[in-house]
Amino acid sequence: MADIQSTSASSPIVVRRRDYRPPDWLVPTIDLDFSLDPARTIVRASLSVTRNGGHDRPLRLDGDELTPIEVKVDGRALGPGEWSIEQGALVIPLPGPAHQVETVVELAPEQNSKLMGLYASGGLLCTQCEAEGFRRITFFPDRPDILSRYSVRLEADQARYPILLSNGDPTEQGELPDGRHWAKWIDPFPKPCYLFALVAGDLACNSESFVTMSGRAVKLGIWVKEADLPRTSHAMQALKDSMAWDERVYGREYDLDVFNIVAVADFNFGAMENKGLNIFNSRYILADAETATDADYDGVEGVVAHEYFHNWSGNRVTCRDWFQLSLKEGFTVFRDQNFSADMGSHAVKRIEDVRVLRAAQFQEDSGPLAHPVRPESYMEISNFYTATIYNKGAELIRMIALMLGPDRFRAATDLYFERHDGEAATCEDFIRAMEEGGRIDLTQFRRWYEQAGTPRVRASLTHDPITQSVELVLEQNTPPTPGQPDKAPLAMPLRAALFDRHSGRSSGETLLMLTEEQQRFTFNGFAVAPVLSINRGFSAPVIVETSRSQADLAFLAAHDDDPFARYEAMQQLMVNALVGRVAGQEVDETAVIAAIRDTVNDPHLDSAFIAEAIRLPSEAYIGDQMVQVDPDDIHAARDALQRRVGKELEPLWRDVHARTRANGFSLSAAAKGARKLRNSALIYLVASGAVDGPTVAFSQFDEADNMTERQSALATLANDRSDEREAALDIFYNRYRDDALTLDKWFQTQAFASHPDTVDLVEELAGHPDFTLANPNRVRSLFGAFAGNQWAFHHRSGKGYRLVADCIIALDKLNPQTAARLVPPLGRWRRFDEERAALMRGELQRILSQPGLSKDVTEQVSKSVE
Ligand code: 0A1
Ligand code: ZN
Repeated sequence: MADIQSTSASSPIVVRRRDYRPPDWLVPTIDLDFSLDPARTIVRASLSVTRNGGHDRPLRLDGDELTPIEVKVDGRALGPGEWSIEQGALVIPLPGPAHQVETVVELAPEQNSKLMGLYASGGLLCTQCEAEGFRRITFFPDRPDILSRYSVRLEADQARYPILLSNGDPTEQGELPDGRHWAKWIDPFPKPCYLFALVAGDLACNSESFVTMSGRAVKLGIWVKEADLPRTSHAMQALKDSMAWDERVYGREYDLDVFNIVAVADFNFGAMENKGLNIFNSRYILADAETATDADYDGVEGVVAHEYFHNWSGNRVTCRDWFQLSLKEGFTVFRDQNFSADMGSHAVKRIEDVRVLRAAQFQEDSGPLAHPVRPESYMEISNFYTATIYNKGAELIRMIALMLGPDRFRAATDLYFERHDGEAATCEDFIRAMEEGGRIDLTQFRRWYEQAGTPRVRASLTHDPITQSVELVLEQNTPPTPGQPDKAPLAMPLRAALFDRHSGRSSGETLLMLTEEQQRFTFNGFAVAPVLSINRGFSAPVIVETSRSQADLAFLAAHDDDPFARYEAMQQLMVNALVGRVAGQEVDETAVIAAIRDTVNDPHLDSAFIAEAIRLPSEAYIGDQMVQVDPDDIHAARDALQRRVGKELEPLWRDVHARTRANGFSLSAAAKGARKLRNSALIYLVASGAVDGPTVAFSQFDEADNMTERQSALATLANDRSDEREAALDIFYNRYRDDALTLDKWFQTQAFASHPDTVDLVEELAGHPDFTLANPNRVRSLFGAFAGNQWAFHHRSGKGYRLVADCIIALDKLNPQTAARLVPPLGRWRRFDEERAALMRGELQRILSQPGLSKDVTEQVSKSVE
């Protein structure tokens, strides 16, 4: 029998978009039979295969760490020499146009620490197949353009695994001798293998029903450990709301008789849209007032919606190859963002989404890992589940939707879904449907899919009092990114308005289409120079540079009728003050303080918006505005401004903090807004240095009937040395030590604290008995949060870099995917001073020199180190 060659090769192979070829063999049907056991699972697969086109190439079935126990073709067992193993794949020469191929393999799910393929998590057996996990379960052409009908038989010990779930609809079940039982599931919709899933375990079900727009009743089930059942109601409501929303907004109806969701504790990402059987990281299902913050509740709602929406954007219409990943992810993020906006506040949701885009995607786009929304090559596809594919991808759809308007956009998405239903499509297919269904030419717009980097748009306004006109000059330029030195101009829709500085009114909004490198727009009827409001609603994912004065920004912060633009003006006011402080310049901060005061006191604004608008930009965001990031100076500047705002408006913060105190817990928009504002007030009150600051924070911590207020009080206390800090951390730990998701918050709060000793504390916490590398949520809570804590991570000593590198090295042996996701913060060394840059690169080189490094980490580190 042939030897298995490792697929996590030491010289990783680059996959290129241009090398796409249609599959040599198709697999119209697959029958799977699992005899489940954590130590020894037997998987029997029977594939009908058909030759695709005229060629004589053998059948090649991908495999990763699989050994065939048996290989049969058309019922006949093959002998050694009739098949071979090449780079993990099973290669079988076949004579005819169609054959039946059977294989048997053995798996040990309890040994699978990568959490890809079939693995064990907290007594359950579950699967994760996207992107290339199915090849760890059975030999199969593991590519998304092979669509097959699945029939699955599951067999397991009945006491240990009373519930057996897979995709599609359940058909039969029965009992067997020796305490075993079985169940059969058939999925009538052909699907790519990355959407396959199974779950076996002792699970309880929150079960409800949804009647679709055509009157079909769908059985909904959310499966969790019995004790977690009370924490599933928010997810259930989110699911029903999503189903109704997709019908109403996109005309898309659910297509199976059952829709199941399972929550698992160990999961590499957020959740997975397997057909009819979504599998979730439990943090995006479980929520109750005692343990979930408002942000957690929103996370549950958004991710449940995201996975549900994939049923059409991803499952019914899937991706031809992984270079098209944004076809499903960008579109689905766009859909879940709009759903969440409809469920809550459009303004606040847009602010949050842009904050995420800037923090994650703009950073990615300006560093060594920058890549286009439709990449040209990869070594390991798992590394491409990025903010660029997801969030920038969503922004591209948002621009198309804006250019088309709601009716034409709906006509275009209808065309897309109808035309490509049951197909594996490309980004180009999507754009063509937008063009035809929306009656628009997107020739130039296509560049957004090809070109990496965040465009910069310089906007300058000149006023001519004689002609009473203003001229707006817009200039765009996209900086070079790895492999793309020269950029062509992009087509971008910029929503703009001009405000009369006396009346405070705008002349109405216009949509400017910037397509050239430089373009001029003239507006008439302005006796006095107006104030420019541009990229309203963040209509294009670009960095706008204007030379608006602090006074103009303060004006917009008070008068702009676009809430996002108003928020943006506040942020820019603050950024100017902070960057000025870091540079040692005298910047008038009174405008900032006045704007914050006026925003808080504006009776027309809701609390959630106020809380967003008055929040100081993060240290990381301030760093992004500078040529070279100085973490210490940035921290000092932000701290000082926060203290000043705290001090000068102290009575206001006391008042806001007192009047936002609620009687009883509610998830209404008003109650959530009040909590958000209350937390901002607490931050400023404590920052003011008032002697009772820690006491007020501690009382909030102690008295809160919800996690939002409790955790934010804890986070505020965690930033300073005080007895209250230690007391609160101890109380929190003892109260939640047995609840993994809540204990994650305890790790995360400390790792994210703006405290001079954070780096030492993180080292200590890495040795805490409750810390484990086996659980991705726990790793992210400690090391993910820490690497995002600019001041602490970039500690001059380089200790922060060493800690994260040590974690990457250790984790790579267990779970390369999760390890690779910790690399990007170290890769940003070009943005820092020489000493820090050298220390960061040194750690990257140390990682790279480790023997047996995974393809995942190798790709990220080798791209980052140069
Ligand atoms: N398609 C999922 C993302 C996802 C990708 C890979 C995973 O495996 C490790 C898991 C989930 C989504 O967009 O939600
Ligand atoms: Zn997705």
